[in-house]
Amino acid sequence: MKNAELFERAKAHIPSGVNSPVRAFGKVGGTPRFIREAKGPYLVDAEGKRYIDHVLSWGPMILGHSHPEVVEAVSRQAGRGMSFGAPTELEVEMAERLCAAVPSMDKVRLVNSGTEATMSAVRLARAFTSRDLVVKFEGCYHGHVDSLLAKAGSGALTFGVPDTSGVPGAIASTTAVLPYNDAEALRTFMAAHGSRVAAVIVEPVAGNMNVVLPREGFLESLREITREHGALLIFDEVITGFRFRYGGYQDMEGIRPDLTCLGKIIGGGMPVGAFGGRADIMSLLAPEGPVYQAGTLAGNPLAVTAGLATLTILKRENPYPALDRSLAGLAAGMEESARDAGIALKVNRLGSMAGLFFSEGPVETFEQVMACDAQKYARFFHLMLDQGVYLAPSPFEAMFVSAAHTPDVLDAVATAARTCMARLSQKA
Ligand code: KE4
Repeated sequence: MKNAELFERAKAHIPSGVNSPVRAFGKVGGTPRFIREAKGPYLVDAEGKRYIDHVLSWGPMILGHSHPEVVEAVSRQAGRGMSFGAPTELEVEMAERLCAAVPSMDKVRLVNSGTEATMSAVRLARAFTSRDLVVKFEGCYHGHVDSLLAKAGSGALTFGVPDTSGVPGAIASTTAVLPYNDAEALRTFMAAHGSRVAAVIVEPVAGNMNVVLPREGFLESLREITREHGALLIFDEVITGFRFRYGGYQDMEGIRPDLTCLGKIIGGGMPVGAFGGRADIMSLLAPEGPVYQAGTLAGNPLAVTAGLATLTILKRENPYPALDRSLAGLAAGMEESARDAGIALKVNRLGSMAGLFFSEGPVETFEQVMACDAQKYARFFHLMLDQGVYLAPSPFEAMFVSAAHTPDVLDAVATAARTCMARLSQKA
């Protein structure tokens, strides 16, 4: 079946034809590609067309698709049983490795998604502090947790309003939404309300307003301000965990959050999330403590096997320096092609994660992200798709490279980008 036919068929029984909104191509238009298989840096769609993949399942596939060692490990485990609803040595091994790699995590609980990780971490923080309020930052996304689907209220309103239908105002109003990269705004807010704040949750490198890097001192300020007011600091490292190094981004900045959320890469493409941190906080979790949190498939052997195999390879091969060089080179090539075509392109990059912004100036705040040319991004997306390069179908999502993006693959992307930038300037 062709992509368009599959999309129509999908819509008959799946809302909007997709199981997660961003996949519907709503931000870029056109027909989503229904992927049949993937190998290394490549996706192959239902029409047999091959694409170089820079979405990589929104982060997890840092080794590339269908890594033989991961596939072999998962296949072997499947034959031993896929889920028992009972503890396994695999989960113990995973917990030991995560706590060794992320020193701020004394203890960790495995769950099935990033959303479950952040939802559980927030509940735990509220219990530990006996406080209700949570602070998040505009442009950061922490999964579809009711209390975190809040947006900044209008000027006068200090507390959040629902960012989606279905969340009661009373829930959204327990969340304050402040500007990312503005420590003074947090300092001012906490001076007035800090005694009621359970936690501040942040993506240490923002990846959901496309990529916005933390300004110098921003994260350190969050650590200092939360400690001053007895609030917990939660790092949502669902994207950044094991993305830049074998561990958390937090240790690149020497910051110890109280709780950390993980996901994506630690599952190697299978549904795994995790939240962990200080033992005194984690000890509140049921059954030893009063905070209930549970999951039928939490830590299930098949998903944990995919995660363990991925972490084994990352630890053994340390692909991080090469990943950094790969995307550095590609980003430089894209910026040069844009310049040559008279197109304003800003690339925010850290290691193997980058954000493409059609903007003249710096992009360090949500406001600056929103001022970028999203239409131009959509045109660039489709021009690149026609060239066989699959970027994020949204101007608010990152691009990634994997260890499978070899120099010849990256050269092909750079060449495609040069062609597309030239066409973009003609279309302008
Ligand atoms: P999941 O529940 O989708 O596994 O994780 C939620 C989540 C939590 N925290 C961060 C920083 C995240 O980026 C995410 C999910 N990321 C998006 C894309 N950036 C997932 C893609 C989608 O929603 O389909």
